[in-house]
Amino acid sequence: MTDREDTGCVIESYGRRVVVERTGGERVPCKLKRKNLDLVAGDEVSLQFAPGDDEWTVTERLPRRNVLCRSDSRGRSESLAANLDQLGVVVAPRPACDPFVVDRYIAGARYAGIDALLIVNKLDLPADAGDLSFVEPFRALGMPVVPVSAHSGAGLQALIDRLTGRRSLLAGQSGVGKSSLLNALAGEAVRATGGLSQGSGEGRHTTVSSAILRTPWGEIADSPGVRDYAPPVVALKDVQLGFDEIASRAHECRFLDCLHLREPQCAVQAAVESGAIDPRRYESYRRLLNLTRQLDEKRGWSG
Ligand SMILES: Nc1nc2c(ncn2[C@@H]2O[C@H](COP(=O)(O)OP(=O)(O)OP(=O)(O)O)[C@@H](O)[C@H]2O)c(=O)[nH]1
Ligand SMILES: [Mg+2]
Ligand SMILES: [Zn+2]
Repeated sequence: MTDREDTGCVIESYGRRVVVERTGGERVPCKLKRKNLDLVAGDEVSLQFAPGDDEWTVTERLPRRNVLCRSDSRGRSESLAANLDQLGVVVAPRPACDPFVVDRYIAGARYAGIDALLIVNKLDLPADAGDLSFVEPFRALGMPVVPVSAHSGAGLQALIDRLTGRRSLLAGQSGVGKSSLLNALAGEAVRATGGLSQGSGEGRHTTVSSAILRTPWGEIADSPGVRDYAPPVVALKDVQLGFDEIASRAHECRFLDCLHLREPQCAVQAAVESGAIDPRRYESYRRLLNLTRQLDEKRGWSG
């Protein structure tokens, strides 16, 4: 490799421009050789400093270990971040969280083969600040649940223990405190945070892109808050892979291709009836199955 070539990791992507950390650790703004390189934070890339140019160009994206994606409203898949070790879904009592969005994020991580954990922020707020009862079934499933407060610092060490040696992406609804957590974890005010708009209790959108921060214990990236999240479209029979408690029982169903809706001798429906599966999680599975059907049709129409 000459001094005019290098490789690096995309730290932040603005679509047609990216910030890349070169092998030596230097961060440089880069342009893209082609429009359709589809680069997101976490991507490994090849760089070139072409004669006569005044900046680095990303020439190629190297193979991804994994990529977290979302579906747009037409069912097309969009990359969010690549080469992740885990997804931290952040929730808080305020603004009120939609547990179905949490389920879909976890399903999106499962489809990508990425571990997930649940981070419950704003522990400093009074117990009656919001309903977090939806968190319990995740604990019962064995998913790590880490209660923290970005403001008071409570639980941060336990969170750092979970993040150590890994690259984690924080995701979740707007205003739950992702950027505040990142700042508290990194020990300096590096990401803009927004106030809650008066009255509505709804978060103001502040973060506009994901950026990877390196800390002594690991890498962590923030992401823009969302109102909703839909995982990429998978085959109908694979939707269950996003729900551990359903996928793990599927082999007990009478039919191999059971979708666990109204089929006879379905182990999943039986587990919902007996209370072994949380009815809200089952409802969430059915909703995602329906959404997947709809997005699949739209995707077909749009080519
Ligand atoms: N009480 C309390 N408020 C917090 C805590 N963490 C964050 N907040 C507040 O919640 C609001 C939103 O915080 P942000 O960190 O901007 O939230 P975000 O998830 O990054 O929001 P987006 O970038 O819009 O997705 C701000 O007013 C923060 O001060 C916390 O631990 N306790
Ligand atoms: Mg933010
Ligand atoms: Zn079944």
